[in-house]
Amino acid sequence: MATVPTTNTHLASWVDEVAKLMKPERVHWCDGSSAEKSRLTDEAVASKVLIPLDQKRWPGCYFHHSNPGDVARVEHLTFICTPTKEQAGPTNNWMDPKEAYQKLRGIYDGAMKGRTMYVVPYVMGPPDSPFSKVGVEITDSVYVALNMGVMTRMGKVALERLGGSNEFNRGVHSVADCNPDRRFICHFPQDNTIWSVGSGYGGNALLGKKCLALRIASYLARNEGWLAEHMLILEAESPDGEVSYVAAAFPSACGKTNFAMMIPPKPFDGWRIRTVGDDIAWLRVGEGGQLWAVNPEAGYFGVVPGTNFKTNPNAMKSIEKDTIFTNVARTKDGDVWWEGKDNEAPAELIDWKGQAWKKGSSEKAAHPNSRFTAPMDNNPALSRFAFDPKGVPLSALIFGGRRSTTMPLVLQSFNWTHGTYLASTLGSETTAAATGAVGVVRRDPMAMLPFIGYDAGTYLTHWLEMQSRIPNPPKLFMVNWFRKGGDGKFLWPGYGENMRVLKWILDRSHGRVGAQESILGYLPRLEDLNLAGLDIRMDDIRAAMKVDLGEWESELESQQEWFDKLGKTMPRALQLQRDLLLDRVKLARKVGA
Ligand code: GTP
Ligand code: SPV
Ligand code: MN
Repeated sequence: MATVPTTNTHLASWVDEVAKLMKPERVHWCDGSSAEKSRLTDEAVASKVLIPLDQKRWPGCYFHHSNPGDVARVEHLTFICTPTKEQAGPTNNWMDPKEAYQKLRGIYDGAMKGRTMYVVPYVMGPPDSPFSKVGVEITDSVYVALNMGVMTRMGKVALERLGGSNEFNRGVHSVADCNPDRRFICHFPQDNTIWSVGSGYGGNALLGKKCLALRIASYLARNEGWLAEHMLILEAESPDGEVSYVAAAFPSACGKTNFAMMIPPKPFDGWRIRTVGDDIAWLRVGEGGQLWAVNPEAGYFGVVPGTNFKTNPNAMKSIEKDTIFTNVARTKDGDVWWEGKDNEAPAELIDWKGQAWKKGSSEKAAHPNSRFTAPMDNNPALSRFAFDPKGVPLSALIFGGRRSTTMPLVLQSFNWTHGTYLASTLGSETTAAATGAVGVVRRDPMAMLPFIGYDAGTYLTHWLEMQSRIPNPPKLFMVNWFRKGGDGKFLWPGYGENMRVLKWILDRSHGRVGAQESILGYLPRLEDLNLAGLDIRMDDIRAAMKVDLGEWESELESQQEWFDKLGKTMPRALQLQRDLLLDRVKLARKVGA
């Protein structure tokens, strides 16, 4: 057995206990050094877990293909294991903790025989931040260990931060035989523990991310009076040097990474958008009574398809080196390709499954949920406050889904309660980021449906209560980049052009631009938006911003079904907001507005 690089007896004895169960051939404690990274990479290459790309064109970059039956988060196999079912609430799968431990112990027994057990200590958040959390993930996947090295502050730094404390998240992970019938992602919020088995992919396996930084953290946040949210954080600097920060919650594969790395179009020369985070934000009340945001991650696990030098140049530069590509397509000479890359598909490729692929094939060459894992430092637009232990103060919170109808391009809520109502009813068409049907509208409150680690009604109450904790709160907005016209095409050009909407949001937050009051909230008047140089028809912009009363009447019916599902803990204030809006819609229809 390896020498144990810690005097923390809580940690050492827990690792020992897990090793006794898993029965690995050897135990490797990750120290996070670059020597270790190259050693693990070599091991991964030798065992074909990683395939090197052409190192001249793609220095430090590797390709990984996952098991074809293991390509996304599995929400139906994700469990919140609280003492009672009510604590997990109606939106989570629940398993009795005793039963869950027993079931997974059975699968773990001997699961690492003949293999290496990696012990991965990590910090979520800047190592010197009082808000950061330490976790230790035990895994049998070298791919997971390498990804954790990019996505978190990993190794020695975490052991130092932990010291002799017993307060760390205990994460156990085994790919085992990667069998979907024996795949479980179990969270034990009361024990600060996560047990995951049967998947080696993304949010199922990199336990610091969705499991700790959202599900477990949201539970802790409620008890401690803060928020753990599925949000990007961006910095906007105006030409005259004013710096503002906003955080935005969009469901998986709905535009967070793109918005966080956006490059403003021509008429916004002199504006600088920088990235603080692209997926997760921990929000706390701080200095000046403002809400402050910290990004707990150190890397990006981003959607590859659709990424190119036009839509997201900063992402393209972020993945030029030291990046792991999962489930993209590649060429025989070590290049990579995906749908929506700048260049057309080459005549021949090796598709994400490793099979020969010919241009014109009806099959996708890259998996729709193919991903890059890239270190945050690679991002040319990284904010220097991305590492700030106290985070950044927010002027606005933005919520947005993928809706081809109904939701206007942008609107500002009347107040915190109304904004919480709008966010709590956020609807979005499902994407390939989770297994299951794609393109079905589902309610995804605050883009957190799959990530709330406790009862959803109680979570919404916590959001409402946060108002009285924040003396100087951010303003709350809704956006929708994905509305479609009769021709099935997006009405709004999106990506960098979203700057036009962001500018209005910033000006509204600082109280210096007009708006028009509508039944839904404040909408920009056309003259409030800078649309200079935008090559689209005014009618399309009007259609993107339209509030269609007929659509809203059915929307509100569907919202009621959602609220009914939430049951006893559903806050009355949100029901009242919905009822009030329905009355406004009915009155407006009556007068034929
Ligand atoms: P996760 O990593 O799953 O949380 O996704 P994300 O929310 O970070 O989404 P991301 O920015 O990776 O975008 C997902 C997909 O939406 C990509 O295919 C993008 O090209 C596309 N997309 C992003 N922003 C826009 C936009 O403004 N308009 C349109 N039409 N598509 C967009
Ligand atoms: C998401 O689905 O929101 C992701 C990808 O960011 S995963 O890490 O797999 O959850
Ligand atoms: Mn995400």
